[in-house]
Amino acid sequence: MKLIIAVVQGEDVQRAVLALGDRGISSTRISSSGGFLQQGNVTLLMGVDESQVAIALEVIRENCKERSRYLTPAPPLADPGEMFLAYPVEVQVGGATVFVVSVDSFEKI
Ligand code: 2BA
Repeated sequence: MKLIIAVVQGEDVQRAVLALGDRGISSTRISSSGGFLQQGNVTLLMGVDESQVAIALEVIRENCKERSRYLTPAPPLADPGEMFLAYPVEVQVGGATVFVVSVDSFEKI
């Protein structure tokens, strides 16, 4: 058995979870936020048979889109009287960041 951990954007979660369910893959959503952008995202946990890993990755790929996000840099420490104009910086956020890990044991007690 494998545990798939997928960090996805909030906009894609509903569609991805429904599509996973259609393929018989259960998932758990955890609200999370990215360390870099400090914006909300969602971490999906999916426990699957090895034979389902490729299907799960395909469904995630089909339903999670790459998007641009804008980050406004924090102002540096400036001397009094100096002005800092913060311009938003464009960052590409991938469709999903996915980890696949082996599961030693799986039990529902
Ligand atoms: P964030 O950490 O908020 O990162 C959002 C996007 O900002 C990243 O998209 C990447 O394009 C950019 N970025 C991140 N760190 C950067 C840096 N030090 N310098 C420049 N740009 C940077 P993705 O790579 O698609 O990641 C989307 C989200 O997936 C991340 O949100 C984070 O929540 C998660 N993630 C990505 N890589 C991870 C990893 N190795 N371990 C755990 N979570 C990860």
